[in-house]
Amino acid sequence: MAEAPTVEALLERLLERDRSAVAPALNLVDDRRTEPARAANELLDRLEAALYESDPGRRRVGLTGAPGAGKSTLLDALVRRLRSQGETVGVVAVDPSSRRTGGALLGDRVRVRSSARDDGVFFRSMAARDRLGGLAEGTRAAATVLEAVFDVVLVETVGVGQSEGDVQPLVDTLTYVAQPGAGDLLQFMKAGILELPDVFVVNKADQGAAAQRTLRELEAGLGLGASHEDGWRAPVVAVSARDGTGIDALLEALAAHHAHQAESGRRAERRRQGRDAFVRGALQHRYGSHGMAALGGEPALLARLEGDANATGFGLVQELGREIEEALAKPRPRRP
Ligand SMILES: Nc1nc2c(ncn2[C@@H]2O[C@H](COP(=O)(O)OP(=O)(O)OP(=O)(O)O)[C@@H](O)[C@H]2O)c(=O)[nH]1
Ligand SMILES: [Mg+2]
Repeated sequence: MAEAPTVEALLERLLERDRSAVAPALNLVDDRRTEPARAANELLDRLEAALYESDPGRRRVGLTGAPGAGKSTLLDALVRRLRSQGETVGVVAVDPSSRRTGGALLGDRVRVRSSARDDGVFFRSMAARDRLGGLAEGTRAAATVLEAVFDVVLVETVGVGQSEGDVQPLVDTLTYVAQPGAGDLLQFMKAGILELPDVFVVNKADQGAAAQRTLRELEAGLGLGASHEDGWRAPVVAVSARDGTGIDALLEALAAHHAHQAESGRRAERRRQGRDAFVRGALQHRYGSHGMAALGGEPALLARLEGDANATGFGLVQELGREIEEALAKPRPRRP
């Protein structure tokens, strides 16, 4: 068996945007044994640090929405359009339910269509059952590896309600995919989906009047709310992933959000908030509220996050995790 590449070698190749380093890096990241897990953490920490300082032209875009809204079909259309514009694309398809469709994991169908024999695309499917370390950690790890090599990283997650909250910290632009008849305005509002997304899509525009109605409902709902804190107002774009209508308009909306973030300086701030949310979630997942209390609770965590402005998410999880383990191992002070 060939020897596994060292962290140093992998890092160098990833930063040279060498596609052949992606698979071994993702394998390392998935390896739960102690030594590979340590190596993976070092790789991710150094990679994330390098990406902080790198070309801000790279971007992560999330696609979320109810089951069957057409996210995978849309993703496929976006990948093909981006490829025709000369951009390379990494895809992470997350399936929190581990549901299989026709024997194939979500994302596999898409992979077959748009990435066969194209070195400019890389697909990674991820299911909850594969992830002892938590889906959020695995997803962030894969996105970090892919971002090193590809121009655009697309993340697909099934979501109604909370799971947008999970993917939002990971991406620069969150896109919500609705489908016609997906419900009335009240339902959108109840599910709390009007606040987080940066771009809304009404897919299946080929279904005519029903799609128009959903478009109007969403626009009305968004008109009621305030714009995002940085002044961005989320647009609603009608598309048909099936026949390609509106894909260019969607890419323009995504590019506009990207430009807005660059101009407003919001992108770095958002990545920082994403880092903080990731660290909080990962520690909670690993150590529970007991562990968080051992660290000194929420105020202590906040102070650490603020104090370590330049530390990476992966680095912080490692460092704070060690502290929690030490604190938990210590005998409790005896009461007088
Ligand atoms: N008419 C029409 N059907 C579409 C369109 N996009 C997707 N579909 C169909 O909608 C169904 C669901 O599409 P998917 O792309 O698998 O949806 P998804 O959101 O990825 O679904 P999950 O991953 O299972 O949550 C499929 O039968 C698609 O063919 C569209 O633009 N128009
Ligand atoms: Mg899908």
